[in-house]
Amino acid sequence: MADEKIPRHVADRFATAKRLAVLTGAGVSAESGVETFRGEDGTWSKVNVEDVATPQAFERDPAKVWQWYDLRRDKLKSIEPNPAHYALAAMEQHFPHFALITQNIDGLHKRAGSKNIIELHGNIWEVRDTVTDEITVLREAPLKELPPRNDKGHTLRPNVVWFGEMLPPGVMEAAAREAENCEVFLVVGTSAVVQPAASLPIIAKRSGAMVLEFTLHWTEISDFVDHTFLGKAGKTLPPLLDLISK
Ligand code: BV8
Repeated sequence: MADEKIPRHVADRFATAKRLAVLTGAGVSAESGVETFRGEDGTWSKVNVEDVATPQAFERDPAKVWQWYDLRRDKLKSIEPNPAHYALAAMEQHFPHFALITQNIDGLHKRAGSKNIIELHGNIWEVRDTVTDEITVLREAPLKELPPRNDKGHTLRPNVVWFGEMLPPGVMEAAAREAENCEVFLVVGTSAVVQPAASLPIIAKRSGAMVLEFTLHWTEISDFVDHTFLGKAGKTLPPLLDLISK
């Protein structure tokens, strides 16, 4: 089912909930100008995953992987959060318990004011020493040297999770706990194909939560969720705030 109006039973459940969890994907940043991954004009139609988003790619040609991340970082420098990010940050102020789980690495939720954030796939502004695993923030973009090295001469990698890599220890467990314990689970701007993130709406539904989807196109989970709001999240999310700001 999909429409822009908020059905009565959805509005009532959302307005009276105490515990909310949200899973976001690239679609929540689309209106900020960040490219999504799948779909007709998505990243993966232009760039080969195997060349830029796997540990083997980095092993083979770290400079080529860093060219892709350096370009994304440089674009992100002039990108701002959009009404969808701000609506989620405003919701967090209302609910006694609110967790924002994101697949995105762009850091826009934090810039919009969200506090309780679980970054499943890391953060594009963090780098990891490939020898010591030390994580630091590196804001410089574009970088002078690709791949960048630290003062020990160690090569630095983006502190993100590539395909074929495990998520950071404890991160998925924390996200699954939020999905298990929430009353309402929002899924915003994700095609719900990447695992293990895509299992979170299933965990929420199985644990009795009402699952609401906000997406531009039908996804793998649209038949499964309680309600799908088809449209741009910058338009479909803010009306939820009217239900709780009374
Ligand atoms: C792992 C970081 C253990 C890097 C990313 C089980 C089954 C099948 C496959 C697997 C499985 N377990 C593991 C795999 C393999 C793989 C995987 O899931 N492959 C998929 C493609 C089948 N998973 C992994 O490798 C994971 N590791 O599980 O470790 C293991 C290891 C080896 C073997 C087995 C197990 C690690 C996955 C993390 C990969 N890293 N990103 C970077 O970003 O540079 S994933 C990448 O995809 C991004 O993080 C992105 O967020 C994520 C998901 O994409 P979406 O966010 O959903 O974006 P997409 O473009 O697809 O969709 C956009 C949506 O928004 C659409 O619905 C669109 O309609 C909507 N939209 C657009 N505009 C708007 C909008 N909605 C609202 N408003 C708008 N304006």
